[in-house]
Amino acid sequence: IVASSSEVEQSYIMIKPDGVQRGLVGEIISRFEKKGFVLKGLKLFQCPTDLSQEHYKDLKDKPFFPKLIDYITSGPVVCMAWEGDGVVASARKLIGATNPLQAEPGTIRGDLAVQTGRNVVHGSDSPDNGKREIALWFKEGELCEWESVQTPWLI
Ligand code: RTP
Repeated sequence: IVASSSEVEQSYIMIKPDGVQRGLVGEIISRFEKKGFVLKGLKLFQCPTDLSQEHYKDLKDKPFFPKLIDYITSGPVVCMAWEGDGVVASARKLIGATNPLQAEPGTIRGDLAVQTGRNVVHGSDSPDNGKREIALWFKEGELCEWESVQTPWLI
């Protein structure tokens, strides 16, 4: 029996507007591809204010919330759904600490960013949030159900 994609762990990964403006899209996608996760959804998207507020609703009482909303809506983002065993925690490791100055070299933020308010990429913090965020950012029909030929070599 082949597991349907809803049973396999998925993470919502988003290249933030600074990553797009700085020409880091290819570099960031490569890190997840090379690791061996499978891309199930991908789009360049201008995020409306209400969607950014819903996405970051747990942070709505933080003093930096208005700046965060301005940042995320300041230009197009790249929305991605990545799938694989342990993808949520692994993606957080690949991304590195929230403050790029504390992120280890070798991580995306450790290699490519300096400021917390310009930290180039987002990754879901739990499998449940992965599902919630993918449902929030992608419409039905925007995700592809496909089997990577690499899979037998990776698991
Ligand atoms: P993300 O959700 O973007 O992957 O980031 P995270 O889990 O590493 O960090 P979180 O605490 O959820 O914060 C979300 C985003 O808000 C911005 N932020 N600014 N003190 C500040 O100015 C501040 N703190 C957080 C960052 O863009 C952070 O990624």
